Amino acid sequence: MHHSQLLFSTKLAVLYGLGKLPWLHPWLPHELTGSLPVGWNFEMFWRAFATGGTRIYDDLYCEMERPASYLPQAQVEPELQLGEQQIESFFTNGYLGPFDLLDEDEVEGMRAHLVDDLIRSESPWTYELHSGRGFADWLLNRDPAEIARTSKKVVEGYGRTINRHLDDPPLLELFSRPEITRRCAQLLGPDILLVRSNFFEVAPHSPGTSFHQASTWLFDDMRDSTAKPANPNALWQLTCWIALTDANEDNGCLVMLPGSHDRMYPLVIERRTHGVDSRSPYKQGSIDFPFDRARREAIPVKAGQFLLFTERVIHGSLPNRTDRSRWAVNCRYARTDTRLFSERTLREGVVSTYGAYKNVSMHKWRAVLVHGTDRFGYNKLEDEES
Ligand SMILES: O=C(O)CCC(=O)C(=O)O
Repeated sequence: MHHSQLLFSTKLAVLYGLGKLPWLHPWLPHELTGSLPVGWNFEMFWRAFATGGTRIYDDLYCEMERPASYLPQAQVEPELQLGEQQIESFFTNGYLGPFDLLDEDEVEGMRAHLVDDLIRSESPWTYELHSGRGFADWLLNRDPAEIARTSKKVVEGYGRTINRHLDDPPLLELFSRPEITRRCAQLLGPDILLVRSNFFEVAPHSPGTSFHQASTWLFDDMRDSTAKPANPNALWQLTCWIALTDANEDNGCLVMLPGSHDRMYPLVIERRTHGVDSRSPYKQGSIDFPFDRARREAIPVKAGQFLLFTERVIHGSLPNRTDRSRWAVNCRYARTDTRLFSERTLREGVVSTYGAYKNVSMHKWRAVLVHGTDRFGYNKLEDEES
């Protein structure tokens, strides 16, 4: 092992050990407690430690548990019912669909509303770029100057595209449609919160979205999870991805790696020299997954159709070789027994050295109950006062 890797492993062992001693934290300097990987589980520590930091999980390590049966988890009207084979296929592959949702006029209206109006309008979500080296940069061996440059582009659109269902009733209505929520209920269970949404453009003649997977998102600065599900190994989250333009193999349809949701895979991090590797951790091949042996499933869909998938399945999109943008909107649902965002994050905002932004305003964030009842009360709901 190279000496820089040895140094990494030694430092990580100290930080991980201190993270497991919460009673000590009030006596430690603030900068140190802010760098402890408090949310990591042992597999995350061990993989990073044993490889000298060349394999790092950027999300909580978990393995997908299959349900005891493939019977639907909720009773719904017959036309929206999933068969046992469909449910088994979802748990085998990690995704299901496409399903019809919007007709031609509706989808064009929604695309025009989102792309021509909403994205250009004032957003309630503000944020600032974060520069400087944080815990995530140390873990991923990133060059802060390079990250600041590339992240500027990424986060410029962030505020205008994230969670707009909380200030745009048509978008909220879209994500509350029974065609989506009833199907989610059969996979997740009847009690469901809408917790996040986003728009996705694959611009003309640009590469598609790089392959990625996510689970509980240690996304602030890779120290602790944003979401705390009752059982991280079970299915607790679903993504609904709605095509706003036709999406095909020419213009950037989604690509799934069936079965890759069986567990989280670490990122491959270059750490051999004194220099830094400024590759984006999202570049294809930077996940330690046997891509060359894996089946890739490109999934062409018509505008107005949607796919359901777990964020844990490795997915991305093909390049757009056409002259028109490919647009989609997605949202994420979670079971009501999931805790999302700490009180402190909601109050003080997100600082993400991983994404290189800070002071993301979160005080307006709410979960929205879109199916069933919330018997837990873990999260602020849309109709509650702040
Ligand atoms: O639309 C895309 O290109 C990527 C979508 C995606 O990654 C997601 O919905 O999680």
